[in-house]
Amino acid sequence: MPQTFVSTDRIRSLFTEAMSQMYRTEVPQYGTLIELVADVNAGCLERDPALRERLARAGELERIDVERHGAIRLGTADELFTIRRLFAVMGMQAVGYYDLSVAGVPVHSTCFRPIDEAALNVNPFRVFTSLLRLELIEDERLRSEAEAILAKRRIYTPRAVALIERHEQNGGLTEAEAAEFVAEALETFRWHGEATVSAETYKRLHDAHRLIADVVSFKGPHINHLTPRTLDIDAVQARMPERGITPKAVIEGPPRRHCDILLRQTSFKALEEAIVFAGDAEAVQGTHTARFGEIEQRGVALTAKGRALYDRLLASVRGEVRVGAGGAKAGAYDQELAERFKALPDSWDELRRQGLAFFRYSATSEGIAAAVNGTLAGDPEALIARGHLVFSPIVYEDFLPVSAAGIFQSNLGTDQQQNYATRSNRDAFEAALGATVQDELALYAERQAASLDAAMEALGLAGQ
Ligand code: OOG
Ligand code: NI
Repeated sequence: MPQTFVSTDRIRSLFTEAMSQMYRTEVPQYGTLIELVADVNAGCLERDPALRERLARAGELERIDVERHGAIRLGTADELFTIRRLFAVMGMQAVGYYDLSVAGVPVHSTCFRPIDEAALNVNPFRVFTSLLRLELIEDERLRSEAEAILAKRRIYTPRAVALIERHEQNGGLTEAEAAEFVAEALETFRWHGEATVSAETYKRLHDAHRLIADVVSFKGPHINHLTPRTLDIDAVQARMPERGITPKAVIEGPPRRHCDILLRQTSFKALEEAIVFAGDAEAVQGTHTARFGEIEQRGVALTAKGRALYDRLLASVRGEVRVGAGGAKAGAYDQELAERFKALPDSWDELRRQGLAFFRYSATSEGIAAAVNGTLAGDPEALIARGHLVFSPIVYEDFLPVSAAGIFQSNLGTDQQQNYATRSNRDAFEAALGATVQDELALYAERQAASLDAAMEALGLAGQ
């Protein structure tokens, strides 16, 4: 009898839900953040019926509270190789290469996410996945010690690996296998309060870099945050203290605008959690700070030209106003950001005309009716002007390296500012991954082009 496989989209959704439940139990403050986000989202929808209508039509209303991303930090090339295969079971592929060493964080990263539009519409859950760069540890003894510790651990359950292999061989998993896979995969992301190293080793790793201690000292790559979507990130940021949550000083990314671009995100500071060190004598207690909660608000994906402008404007603000450790100058930063970003057009049509952002085109029913009655003008601009062709923003699905560094940093303490010589090492990352990472700009460009082709086809103008 032929087996019926469940879709990778369904497995991803089951996994997102299981991860959310686990993290709420592990980090109660994250549950509080979720409640605040739900309150703010409900308020936004009440005040803005047009927004509610738009989200309802897009089928987004019922999954507004579903998490949008999470993050893990891996220790070895083998771990990265297997995580690629694990995420493939859920329809997630590696997109983009992020070198965080330029910001003093000894990792490089990618984003595992669904690629095609239908899958993104079902559940866009992504995982920002970093690989520790041990070669950036200067102390040779410490480096080989860390290597030896990591070489010993097994972060995947044997059953998870067996199910990954089954998926690769059979081309899918049955419903029962999928449920089992989700439970087994979850084990990799679980928090373990028992360190695998002694207090003394932990301290040396921590002194080299707090992140090194986080990756090397534990049984597995615990999920370090989850991130729901908010409809008003400024409101959530402002209201966190009401619920006893301390937000990071500033929202990362672009300023608040009429037309949202890229990604805005903010987080609450990582919690200090009790851990127990390994050792022969009686248990030694300690604390570890790694896990936090984050929120995000996404806007349109920018083209290479739009992105270059974004990067330039952001760099000019950061060069001008340096936010201090305790959040000093956060107000000035926000003001300067809003001011400088006036140079980036704040209308969908301008963003489109100037080739700054990606859009999805579709034929209107008027356009299709007009096509039946006679030949239309073949020029997209003319079609848009007559209401025969419409466009809507393509959402940015990826991450921003400067923002990611800011999120890392706020959870590592600003005393940790180190500068590594900027040696980006994409080749080594891809060799470890066992695949090349996809180019996010090419993916957006393809989706834009495909939508325009389909719209022109619907208008009887294919090939023009
Ligand atoms: C990942 C930080 C990056 C984001 O949203 O930019 C990130 C980490 O701390 O491991 O999640
Ligand atoms: Ni994040």
